[in-house]
Amino acid sequence: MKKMELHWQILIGMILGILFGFAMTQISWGSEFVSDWIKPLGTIFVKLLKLIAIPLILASLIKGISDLKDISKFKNIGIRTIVIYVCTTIVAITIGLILVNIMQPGEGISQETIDRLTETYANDSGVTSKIAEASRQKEAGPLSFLENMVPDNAIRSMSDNRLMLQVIFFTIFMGISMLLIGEEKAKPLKKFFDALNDVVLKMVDLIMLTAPVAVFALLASVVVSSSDPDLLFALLKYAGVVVLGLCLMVVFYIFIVSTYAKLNPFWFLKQISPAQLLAFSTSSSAATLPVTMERVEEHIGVDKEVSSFVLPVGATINMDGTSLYQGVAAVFIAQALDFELGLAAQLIIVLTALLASIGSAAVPGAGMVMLVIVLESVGFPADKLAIGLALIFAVDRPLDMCRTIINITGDATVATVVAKSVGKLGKPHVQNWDDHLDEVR
Ligand code: DAS
Repeated sequence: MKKMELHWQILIGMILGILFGFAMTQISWGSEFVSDWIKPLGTIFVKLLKLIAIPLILASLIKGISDLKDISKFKNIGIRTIVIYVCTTIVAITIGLILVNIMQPGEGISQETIDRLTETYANDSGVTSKIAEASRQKEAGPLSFLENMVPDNAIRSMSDNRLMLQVIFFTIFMGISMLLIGEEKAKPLKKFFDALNDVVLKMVDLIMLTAPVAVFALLASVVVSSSDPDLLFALLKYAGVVVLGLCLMVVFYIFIVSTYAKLNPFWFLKQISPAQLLAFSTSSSAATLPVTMERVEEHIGVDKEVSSFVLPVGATINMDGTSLYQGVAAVFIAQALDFELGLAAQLIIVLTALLASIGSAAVPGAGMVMLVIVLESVGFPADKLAIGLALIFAVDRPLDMCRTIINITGDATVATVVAKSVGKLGKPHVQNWDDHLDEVR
């Protein structure tokens, strides 16, 4: 019997996880059972993916850069990547701001709901810790993200996934130096990283064998931990605006992929769907990165010279879903708390949400931390920040899962576009390329 495709296995695991989670909420000991016996299966899976993210970045970036043979090609790919990332993020924020101003989700929120959300979440550690984290980042000054990018200890930065940008900086620096010393001298090191790259990709395949069970566990634990339904319902309009914006971003991506890269958009989405489903289940671009890379290289046909740079950089600095969410959330909170936001303030939101999404770590809940900086940039009163975050906290986890899908989809799209633009979009290493050609002929 033909083996079920990975994305179907993961999707079935997710659906069963959600159903099992709801069933457990109906039993007195259900939540405890899930957190004691089910949730650890998901946690172990996410830890395994994060475990190999750093070695994969190291190996694939070194291999990708050293395969380029000369610096000018790397400069070419690098400049195109950063420019396209900034453009897609600005499009995302603009879509978010247009939708939230048209649909006005914050106008309908009753004072009673605001009071209940404030009472429930304003002092919740999930809210207060994000405000504290944001003020720490804000005190560090506007160029702190540049400063933080340079590691003073490469080994230490490899030991902490939140320092992924430092690992990328160190690896690019090392890859460029390998190019400069010449192919012969760098050969032993290049052979080592080529082999490390193959080994780590095999580890991704092995970890992915457990994906259906892992996403079952992840979704079951999210369902049992979700907040009280009537507060979720009150925020449905706000969540609807965010999800509508994220869906429009998918339309934007597949328009680019089909018109510029000449790929069948539905084939493209199908090839990256396992990475999207993992992004949804884990809410972490960093944890999903190994799978995003494997899918884009092996199943879309993007050459490693491109994907090895574009995807790790994208996982840390390109978060289109997060930036769209920050635009919508900032205006929603202002609407709900009667804080006037004029056009000038909203243009400031475009800039700060762009910088905030670059500065957001690729981990669950990071987008909400940077939302504080976006709110403060338009003069939102500090004493109302906790109330503002409390308004959106109840639905932040499910929205984080959705926006992380868009974050990695945007990365995969840009990798495909950059590869096409430098002639590095080839045939995928999987057999169904021929089916795809039939579809697009
Ligand atoms: N969960 C983040 C990510 O990994 C995005 C966010 O928090 O907005 O992409």
